[in-house]
Amino acid sequence: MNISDTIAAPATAAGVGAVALIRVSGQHAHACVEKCLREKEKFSRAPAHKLLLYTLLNPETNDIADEVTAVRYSAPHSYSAEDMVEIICHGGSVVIEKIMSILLQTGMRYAGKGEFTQRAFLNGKVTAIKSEAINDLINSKNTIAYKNALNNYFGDYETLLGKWKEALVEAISLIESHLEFPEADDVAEGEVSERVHDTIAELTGEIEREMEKRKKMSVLERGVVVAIIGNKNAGKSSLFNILIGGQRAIVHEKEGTTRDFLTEKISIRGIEATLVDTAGLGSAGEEIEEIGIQRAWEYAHNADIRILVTSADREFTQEEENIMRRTQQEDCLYCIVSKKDLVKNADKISTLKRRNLQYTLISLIHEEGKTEVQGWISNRLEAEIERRNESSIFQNLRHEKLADTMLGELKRAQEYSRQGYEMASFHLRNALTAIEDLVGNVAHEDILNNIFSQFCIGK
Ligand SMILES: Nc1nc2c(ncn2[C@@H]2O[C@H](COP(=O)(O)OP(=O)(O)OP(=O)(O)O)[C@@H](O)[C@H]2O)c(=O)[nH]1
Ligand SMILES: [Mg+2]
Repeated sequence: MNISDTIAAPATAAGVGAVALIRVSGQHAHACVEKCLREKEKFSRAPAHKLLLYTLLNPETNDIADEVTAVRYSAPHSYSAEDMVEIICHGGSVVIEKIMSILLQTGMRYAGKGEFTQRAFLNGKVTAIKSEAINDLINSKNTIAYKNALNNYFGDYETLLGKWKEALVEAISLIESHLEFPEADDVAEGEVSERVHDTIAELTGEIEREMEKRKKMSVLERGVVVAIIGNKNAGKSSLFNILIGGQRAIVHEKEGTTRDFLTEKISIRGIEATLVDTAGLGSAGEEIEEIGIQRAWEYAHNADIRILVTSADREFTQEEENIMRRTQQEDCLYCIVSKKDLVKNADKISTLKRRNLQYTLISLIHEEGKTEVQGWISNRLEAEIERRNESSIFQNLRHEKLADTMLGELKRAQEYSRQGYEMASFHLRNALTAIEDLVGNVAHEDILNNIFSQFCIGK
């Protein structure tokens, strides 16, 4: 990718809209756009950052393409830190295509994915973390991802990373001055190794804590899994259909109707969750049924939130006992006692009460309980958010890998902290490089390309 080219691309999403924005960046941005405007002098004399009205035309045929507003930015005071023009035209794919083809005729080329931000990065205007935060902000699927991206965008990570860097630099200097001038050094040998050892231990603890937060967060980013589990014929599929508001799962009086699991996305208060209907637990008649039941058990054990459907006309089964015992402590199990219209099983209710489990007694054929169950799910989702609502400076796979590198290097440095100072210093320097790479001293082109290829065109 040649970064001395002048580039252009629509920055707004494709489709019909009131207006669209086209960005132009590079050393010939001003001259190229000027060629395509009828009011050339007005444009060249317009103060930077001032939005004015122009007629955009094809410079070869003088055919009018659109009436637009445009704003000129001079380097380095622009998004990419290069000379830039932003053209606001009427929205709609034909208008945009027409203007883009006119601009490309003047000698610029179509921008690659994330190329405007990549240039901003190469010109030192944004760090790698901030570039990623811009992309995360655009793509955030829920309020948590959004909040995290915003924190990194505004540089909340800087304080912590600055502190880590400072600690590393101090440890390295301590070791190196001791190695070079052992006599002149007024810090005793034992004290050097003690201080280096403590610094590494503290740093390791802090990085591990950040990684821990990242793990909690990533569960929410991929969406919480809410599984409906229970014995055959309990009413799981009936509840699933009620919650999604449609007839997605087959409901039938025959036992073992649902053989595989079914998933459907639900969104409650801005949080995306995946609702899963599972096969009924119990003994299997044949191999395929057995596989379905195994999958159901996986959900029973691993889902973030579990809803156990149990029929009022039957006593608790072994499987239900198993599930209740396992999840009782975790407060993420909700029991739906179905078929209230058939029988009121007072024993079952008192058992649930005695065990301090949350439950509701409903009739699924009368479509009861939807608001109640939804209310419980959304409370649980909010509790999950509350529990995981700590933003981490590590936001993606690239960050996680660098954190692993830091931890590995610190571990090795620690092994040498009491003897073999040269090696300790070497590994501490590697850890320092990893921190610098995290912010954006990214020297490798493939890493850079990897970051920006995740962007959309025009960003
Ligand atoms: N009377 C009554 N019937 C219900 C109730 N809930 C479910 N049923 C009936 O019970 C039968 C089984 O319901 P499903 O929703 O298919 O049960 P399931 O748990 O998905 O069953 P499997 O997929 O076989 O494990 C159907 O005939 C439903 O109409 C209820 O609250 N009252
Ligand atoms: Mg079913």
